Amino acid sequence: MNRSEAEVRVGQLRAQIERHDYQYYVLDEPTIPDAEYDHLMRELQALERAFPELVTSESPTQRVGGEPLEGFTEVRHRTPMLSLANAFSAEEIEQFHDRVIRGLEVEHVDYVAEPKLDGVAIALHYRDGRLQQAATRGDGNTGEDVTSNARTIAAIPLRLKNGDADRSWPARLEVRGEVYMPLAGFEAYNELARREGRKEFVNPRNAAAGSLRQLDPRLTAQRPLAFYAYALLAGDAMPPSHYEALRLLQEWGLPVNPEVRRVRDAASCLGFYEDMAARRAELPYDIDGVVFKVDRLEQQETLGFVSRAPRWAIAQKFPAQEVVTHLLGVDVQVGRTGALTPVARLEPVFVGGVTVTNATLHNLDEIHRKDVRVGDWVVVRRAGDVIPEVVSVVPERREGELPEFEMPAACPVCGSAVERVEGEAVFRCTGGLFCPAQRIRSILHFASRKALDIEGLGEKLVVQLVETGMVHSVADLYRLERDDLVGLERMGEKSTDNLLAQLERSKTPVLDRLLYALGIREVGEVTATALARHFGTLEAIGAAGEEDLVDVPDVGPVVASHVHAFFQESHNLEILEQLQDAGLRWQPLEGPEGEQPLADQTWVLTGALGMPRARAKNLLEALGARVTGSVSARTTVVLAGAEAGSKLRKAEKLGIDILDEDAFLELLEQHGVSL
Ligand code: 9MJ
Repeated sequence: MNRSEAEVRVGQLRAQIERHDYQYYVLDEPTIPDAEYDHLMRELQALERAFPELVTSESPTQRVGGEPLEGFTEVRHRTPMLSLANAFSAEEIEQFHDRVIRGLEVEHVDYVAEPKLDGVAIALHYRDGRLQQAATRGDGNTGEDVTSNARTIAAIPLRLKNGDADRSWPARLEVRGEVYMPLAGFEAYNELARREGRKEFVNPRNAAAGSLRQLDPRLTAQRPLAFYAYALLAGDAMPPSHYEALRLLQEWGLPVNPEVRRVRDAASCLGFYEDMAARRAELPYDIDGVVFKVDRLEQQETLGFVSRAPRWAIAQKFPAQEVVTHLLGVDVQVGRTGALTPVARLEPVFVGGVTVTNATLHNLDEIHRKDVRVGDWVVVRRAGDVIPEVVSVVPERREGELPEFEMPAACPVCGSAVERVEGEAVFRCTGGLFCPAQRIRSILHFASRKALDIEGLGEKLVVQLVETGMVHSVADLYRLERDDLVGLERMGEKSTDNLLAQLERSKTPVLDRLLYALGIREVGEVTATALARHFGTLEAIGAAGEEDLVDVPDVGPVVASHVHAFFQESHNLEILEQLQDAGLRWQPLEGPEGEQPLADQTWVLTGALGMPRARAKNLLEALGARVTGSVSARTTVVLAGAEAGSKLRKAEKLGIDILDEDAFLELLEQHGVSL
């Protein structure tokens, strides 16, 4: 066969294989036996070996997985990936429907009812019909680039089908859905793992998450992952309803769950729930409930959002699983704000796919109401990803007299007095930041993912830092030196350097994250963003009176008093000053014109920069840019430091803008970023 004949045949084979993939994954109606499919694939592989220049990245042979990565790059979601509000009863669904009806001022509403898969949410970006990027949900705003791994999942098309002529795809679109591991694949994988003495997966959800987050795509390629799409984001090209959007996705070759139905009003939603609950055990995948979404997009827009969840959708979860176990003891944990939480220590018990050894007992009132005593047999409930809780005791199994549980009068960690605020259920340690537990918790909160996101600053390390007196407050973190850290338990040279780089990177947080990180009582992420947006600067928030603070949406008198009190406390002001002395500079929430000036730009960093690369990346992302690892035609700018090599040459060849570090610093200054 000569080259041009091979080219024709390669084209035919790819089209055939794609058609069979579509039959199999989207329509669930394979038309040829597996052996014949394998035969087509082998013929294609042989031709590609003979004529390597015919290989393209979209070829079905390329799903075997590329080179391992060193780490995942962060991806900022242009449109945040939402979470769903949960309902656990028919009544809550009726209440949801009532709110929708009232909000829309209509009598009936169409919903799309979908099974709720228990997997990993993913966003797929298609450009000109080709899979360009895949990202995990992460915290909803920023996820991880898992493109190489997603490419190995056969149910995710590398190229979209055209669909009907007048309903073809737009040049850019985003598809969201769930990557999951079908039960058959999960069991087969574990069977093999057992035989080979490797570790088994606890449940299909963990299996999907673990497989998708492999740094070596060749490993992901061997895992039996599948995918169902449940959302389309396509700007002006959106059809008027969610249901039609799902139909379009299917036409374009994306698998949509065949159980999806359009239903009307609450009664039909509940019918769908009952039907799925009855058939749950027969389904080839795990589901943990169902989802209802208002069908018309116009109506979705009218309803809008509450914090991070849409008002137009709700998940109805299947009842939690419950088991009985022995209550061995009750530990009292001290939280960031000094609140004491009783935690049940349990005889280990397997429930809902995981082994549970601890469960929350909420607070003393709850313990007394349920009459839970150490030594009792208790019912433990675990619902989805919610923290397990002790629901009740089994009174007939109590043996003899057991003492009632009481909260300690002194903090179990620092010995300070414990007080109970009038009218509140909570007991608090009065030690404040004198209490190591509170200090440890506030430092962990400061470093947590939704706050300053300092990777590598885990609980074991923070405990050591606080207990050895190396760190008293979050400001001390920035005074840590290499020699202090190397030699601590579990701190090698590499983890020390990583941590120092992470700390450096964390010095330019966006204002709302910093505000959240400070751990002001009652100031969660949403309130922190609202405050940052309203006041613009930390100084303005600090200077605001309670009467100014209540003007902010979401801020009531209680929050206002906590915020005000925080900035009156001299100890807190000292810490803020120390943070500034350490080089921490918050960034405005958005660019000067209320927009992100580098949105739509893709940057690549290469060579040695004067500032840590992670910090440059952070700054660019704060201005809206995407930062990726490799230069391609899609790259907007390459920032080239000293001794830049192949990436710089590639950028020159492709005619991409190249900036040196001085020009970069100038650009930052133009956009109001202070260093
Ligand atoms: C799952 N997990 O199956 C959504 N989901 O929609 C379905 N999740 C969702 N929809 C908006 N079917 C946010 C999450």
